[in-house]
This record gives sequence, structure tokens and C-alpha cells, in this order.
Amino acid sequence: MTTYTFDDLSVVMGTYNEAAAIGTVIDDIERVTDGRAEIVCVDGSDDETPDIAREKGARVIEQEPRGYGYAVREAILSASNPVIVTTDCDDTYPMDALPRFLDRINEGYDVVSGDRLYHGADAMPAFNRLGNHAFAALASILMGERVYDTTTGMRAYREEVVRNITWTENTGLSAELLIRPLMREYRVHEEPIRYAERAGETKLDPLAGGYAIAKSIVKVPIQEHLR
Ligand SMILES: Nc1nc2c(ncn2[C@@H]2O[C@H](COP(=O)(O)OP(=O)(O)OP(=O)(O)O)[C@@H](O)[C@H]2O)c(=O)[nH]1
Ligand SMILES: [Mg+2]
Repeated sequence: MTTYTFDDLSVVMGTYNEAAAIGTVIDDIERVTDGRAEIVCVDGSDDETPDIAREKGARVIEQEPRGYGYAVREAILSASNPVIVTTDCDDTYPMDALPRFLDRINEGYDVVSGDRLYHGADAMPAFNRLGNHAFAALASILMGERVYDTTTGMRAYREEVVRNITWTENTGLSAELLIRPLMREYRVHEEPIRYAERAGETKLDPLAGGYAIAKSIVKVPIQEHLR
């Protein structure tokens, strides 16, 4: 089996007015991967986010802001390397965990999913934390397999997982990116990660967003059972 290095890594993200965080996020990726990973930002900002990203060496793809999933789907499909890591551009996810994610891929996993709830996710607003526990419980029941964090933004994927599946969800894309591979017998591992308080403003309305995610978590497992 191929052993992947940081040269085989693409770190991709949607970015929407993240000027408060993007510099730190890109610097962290560069530091942890010795500047060897490709960085892709699908950007819908009207602030200086894309300028900072370009200046720091990221590839920036411009796209009208149409929601998380539109941006992240474009980002994962635009990656040039065989191991694709998604993150949010808000400094909540630990880029220091990138080597661990790569190790797990090299151990044979197809998807490595950052489980924020394992360590308690104290930095997450209580309403979101409760919702995320509920989403994971619901998804587990509908799939018949226990998962712990369905809505995490930080995962590593082997390229074939990303390319072999048709992605349909927008706000619910994060859940879809876990549920479809799991139900198609790809090897999925949930890796505990620390979660930090967000830099800058949230782009997600917790109520409307939560409703959209809940719909995806019901729809996607049913579609997969019927396939
Ligand atoms: N290009 C683009 N990026 C987006 C869009 N909506 C959200 N994003 C990005 O997607 C990532 C996730 O959005 P967040 O606001 O962090 O949503 P969240 O993680 O559910 O909520 P937080 O608790 O605020 O972190 C961030 O990097 C956003 O900048 C969009 O419409 N277009
Ligand atoms: Mg976020």
C-alpha cells in the first residue's frame, strides 16, 4: 500500500469573510506540513480573506456565497492530491492533528473524521453541542452503526471516496460526507480532536442550519438503504 506524506495532502476549505482567522489557519497548515501540503480556498468573501489567502500561497477559487456545502464540495473536487483534508477557516480545528490524520489514512482508513465531542467540546456553544450530540444519535439509529460526531468540519478522505460518490447536500454536506462512505463500507475512523472557540463571526444560523442538517441526516441514510 502507498504511504502518503505531506506532499500528498490537500487541505481544503470554504472561506466566507474569514479575515480574522485565515492568516492563522494557513500559517498553522504551513508550519505543521513544512509548507508541503496544497491549500485550496473556495471563497465567497467581500472582505480581504482571498487576498490574505493568495499572499500566503493558497489556491483561491472564487464562487458566489451559496452555503457551506456548495463551497466545500467545490473545494474537495478541486483538490489535486490523493489525500484530502477539509477544515473550517475559523481557527476552531487543530491543524496540529494533521500528522495523526495522515497516519490513520496510512493505516488503511478511507475516511478519518475529527470527533470534537470526545473531549467535551467546551468551546462550542451549548446549543450547538446538544444539537451535535442529537444529530450523531439520530444518524447512528438510522445507519445502524454508532457514530459520535456527524457534523465535524475536519476530516481526511482518500481521493477515491470523494470522487466515487455524488454529493447532494448543502448545509448537511458535513453529515453526508460521513454517512454515505460509512454505509458503502468504506473504512471510517473517528479520531478525537480538540475544538477551539471561533475567531470571527459565525456563518451558520443555528436554527435554520440545524433544521437543514436534520433533514439531511434523515434523507441520506434512507437513500443509502434504498440503493
Ligand atoms: N465560500 C463559502 N464559504 C462558506 C459559506 N458558508 C460558510 N462558509 C465557510 O464554511 C466554514 C464553516 O462555516 P462556520 O461559520 O464555521 O459554520 P460552523 O462551523 O457550523 O459554525 P461555527 O460554530 O460558527 O464555527 C467557514 O470556513 C466559513 O467561512 C459560503 O456560502 N461560501
Ligand atoms: Mg466553524
